Amino acid sequence: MELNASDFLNAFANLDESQKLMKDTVRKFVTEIFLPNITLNFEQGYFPKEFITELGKLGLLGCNLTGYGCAGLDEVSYGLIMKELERGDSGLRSFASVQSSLAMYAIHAFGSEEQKNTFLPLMAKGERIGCFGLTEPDFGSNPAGMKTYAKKDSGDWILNGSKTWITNAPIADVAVVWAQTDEGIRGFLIEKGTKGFSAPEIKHKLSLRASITGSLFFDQCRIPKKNLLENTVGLKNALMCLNQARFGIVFGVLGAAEDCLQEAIQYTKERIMFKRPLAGYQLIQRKLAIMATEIAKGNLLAMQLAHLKHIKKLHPAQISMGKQNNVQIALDCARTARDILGANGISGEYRSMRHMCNLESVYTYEGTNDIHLLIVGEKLTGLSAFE
Ligand code: TGC
Ligand code: FAD
Repeated sequence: MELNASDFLNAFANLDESQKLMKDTVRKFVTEIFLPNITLNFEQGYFPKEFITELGKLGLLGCNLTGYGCAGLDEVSYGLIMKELERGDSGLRSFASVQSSLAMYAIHAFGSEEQKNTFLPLMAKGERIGCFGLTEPDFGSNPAGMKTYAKKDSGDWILNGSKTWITNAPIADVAVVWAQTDEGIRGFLIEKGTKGFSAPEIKHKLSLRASITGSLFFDQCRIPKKNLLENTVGLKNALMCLNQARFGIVFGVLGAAEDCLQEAIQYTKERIMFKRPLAGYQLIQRKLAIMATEIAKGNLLAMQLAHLKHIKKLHPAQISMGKQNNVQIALDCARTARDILGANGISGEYRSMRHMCNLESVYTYEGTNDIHLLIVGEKLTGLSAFE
């Protein structure tokens, strides 16, 4: 029986034909179209926007939403798509996560029919880009404290404040923005070109260089009533969007981890040191075996979360366990692979260090590693570490 290094416990052995087809299609796109330029794009800090409509044509944007031009795929297919995109680069998966799980999901879950019809079909095609503004300069892990404020004004809303570290912000046509109001935290759709709204790029990132990140500034922005996400009342709605994106990350980072493992296996078979391939040394085999074991466990964890999501029994704390564990093991795999490649490991000619740098962001965004441990800790003890 053949064993697969990237799926040692056969977590993905029983995919159905449509799931396999989706996985293979995305892998082909990533390998043939996206990867040839990734080294240069990463070095130059360039997000390849030209692929956005390609993602739309493949049906990857908002793919697990139903109606409004979305593909309505199952949770495993959605996870596999994220995994294949992140095998390419976490920046590519980040774009898809934000577009699909944060911006489109927010409109799909909390928007009016008019908002859904206006935004979702074009966003599914990649013809309109979304971003999601929750984090503020002084409120990252604790978004409940946000200062951005929307005040009612003769039927409209006047928005003031700022958001920072927002993926896709500089290229977004519509920003889903969370703001305090007299009625609690609510979501708004802020369209590009709104007077008083700007979205400058954040430069000098050493991670996710092939992804675009920016701030959002609101100076007396008049937001029409029709741009309020009517069904939002409280931070809970923003956190529901995060559940979707965090679930995607649980699968996504496995793609990066697998790519590092594959690179390390291939390299050590070819690299001769002390007259033998590195792959033959016990210390190297131990490192490879630990990577394969952690990836195999991560795969099972991801598939179990997909099953629970499918039967609508997935608790947010279970997603936290998955996000925390799988990002940690992916980062550990990338660091180990980088080490195994020696000096070559620090070169952009290889993939592991790019993945490692990217995963430092993934470790922090969508709730830091420690925040997710504290969410699980609260469920274990009944005591909140946040109060
Ligand atoms: P807390 O009092 O615990 O909860 C407030 C209300 O929300 C409910 N709730 C949730 N509901 C759905 N899903 C979840 N995951 C939920 N977590 C909590 C809760 O039941 C409560 O409901 P109710 O009815 O009683 O009002 O809230 P808290 O203020 O104590 O905060 C809890 C904490 C720390 C866990 C939360 O603030 C948190 O998750 N912080 C991390 C922030 C974060 O993840 N930010 C991400 C920004 S977006 C991003 O990073 C995108 S990266 C994109 C990319 O490029 O891929
Ligand atoms: P802080 O909250 O200041 O945390 C700093 C450190 O303190 C961390 O180690 C944290 O774990 C620890 N810490 C915090 N609170 C506690 C506590 N109670 N107990 C113990 N330790 C604690 N946000 C968006 O809204 N939309 C986006 O699209 C988006 N994209 C991003 C893209 C990138 C590349 C990055 C890097 C971030 C992005 N973010 C986005 C922001 C991201 O969600 C935040 O960075 C994250 O939530 C952490 O907030 P912070 O950076 O303010 O860190």
